[in-house]
Amino acid sequence: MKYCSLDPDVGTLYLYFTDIEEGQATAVMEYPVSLLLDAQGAIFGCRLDLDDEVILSQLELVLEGSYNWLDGEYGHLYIRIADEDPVETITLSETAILDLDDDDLVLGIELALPEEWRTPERLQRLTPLMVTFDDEPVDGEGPVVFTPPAISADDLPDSDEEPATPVAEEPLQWRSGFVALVGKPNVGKSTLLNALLGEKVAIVSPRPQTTRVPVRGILSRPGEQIIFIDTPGIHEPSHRLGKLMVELAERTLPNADVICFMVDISQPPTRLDRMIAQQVQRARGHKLLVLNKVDQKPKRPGENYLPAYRELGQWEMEIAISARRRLGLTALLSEISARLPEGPPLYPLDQMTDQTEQQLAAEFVREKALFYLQQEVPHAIAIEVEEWQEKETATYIRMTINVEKESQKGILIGAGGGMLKKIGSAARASIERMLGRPVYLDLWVKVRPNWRDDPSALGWLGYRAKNFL
Ligand SMILES: Nc1nc2c(ncn2[C@@H]2O[C@H](COP(=O)(O)OP(=O)(O)OP(=O)(O)O)[C@@H](O)[C@H]2O)c(=O)[nH]1
Ligand SMILES: [Mg+2]
Repeated sequence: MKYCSLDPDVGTLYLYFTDIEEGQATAVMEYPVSLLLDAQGAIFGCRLDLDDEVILSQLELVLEGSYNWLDGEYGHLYIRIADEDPVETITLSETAILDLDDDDLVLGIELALPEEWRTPERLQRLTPLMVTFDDEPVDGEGPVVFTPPAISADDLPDSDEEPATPVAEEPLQWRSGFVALVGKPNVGKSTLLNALLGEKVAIVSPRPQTTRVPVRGILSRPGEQIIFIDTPGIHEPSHRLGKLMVELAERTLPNADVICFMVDISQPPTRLDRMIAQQVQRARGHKLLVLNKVDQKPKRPGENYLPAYRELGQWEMEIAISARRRLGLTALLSEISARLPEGPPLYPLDQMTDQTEQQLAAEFVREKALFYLQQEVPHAIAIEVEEWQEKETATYIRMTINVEKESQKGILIGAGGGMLKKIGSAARASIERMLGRPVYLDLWVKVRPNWRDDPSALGWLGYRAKNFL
């Protein structure tokens, strides 16, 4: 390692293998990382868990370091400042970002270091290599610099008041805006939203038409707030619920500052992709083509569908990502940030979604039903939360699962109640993770014939357009 630096504002530790010029790093890769600790608990290096997408020649600069080495058998890349074995290794929850130049050579690494690992004691062995950068903004052109307390939630306006300027010596130039994630069903929109936020706010399933109503996911970072809108996949609807889903998705387009048109790059474009691309083209926002599932092999070996997607419209930028494997997300975020308009944050900085705990809990039940049940049954499900009580030892939640037919009720309950139990216990685990306390989940099943085509049932189950204006 040539030198390192720490940016405490964003909690990032940079390790460099060469001198990096502004703009030299043009691409990134992301991999799991563990810290290497000595007997005193001080950091003296890290280990990256690579896969076979990295080739040896890309590591040329890294391996120039005297104590760095690659364990080819396991794909472990050790970056160290001394020839010693770790007494302990600690895996970080966030992946490390490898900065690459135009020739895909790894120049440096960025580690998101939690606060407890940024103390002088933990960093003492890296101190001799630490450099600082003079990043004073020049004539107000640089990024706005502020410390986290200057943007506490208390600084934000109440929703119906005039936006207040957060308390700081200099007025902050906030950027905020709406980013619509649109595309046909199953391309990975909800997976992307969760990956960008680092929290599960939208349910995901291998079945199309999982998302039924737009879900907002809010990412607040110093000086900016990005409000992502995960939308239902646009498709040809066969019932009133489907029609509403498509209408709600389409209605996000006119107001979006940035539109991410998401496609599955492992499959050729279909008529639906073409139709959605045309709708996107008519909207005013910045248009990005987001090619998801780059980790998946093309449907027919050797084929490349990029040119066909590119031709579907005029795109300001195309970005290849894997939402599932969290590849390319940093690049996507920086393209989005660069296109946000100026404006104050619209949500409290600690708020991550517009959904209530009850709504998300009901969605978790639907997600597990989508996972365990086949064919039409999971799509015929609508969930109501009937009771929610904080008791001494657990949160008691009673929900009704509505289905359309007696036969679906039988399948949902399963032999001896086995299927309902399976869905319930998987959903309970997700709800407990969200609430951080034990949950008692009581599920009941009711037949409500044809609810997906019944306007009054739809309204009463919460599927009405005016709820999402
Ligand atoms: N291989 C691969 N699979 C992915 C990726 N992103 C999402 N998936 C999978 O694709 C399936 C659909 O993902 P979702 O996020 O539910 O897709 P969606 O676009 O929100 O679908 P709808 O809500 O139905 O419109 C799930 O099985 C995901 O795990 C990816 O980058 N690579
Ligand atoms: Mg979805």
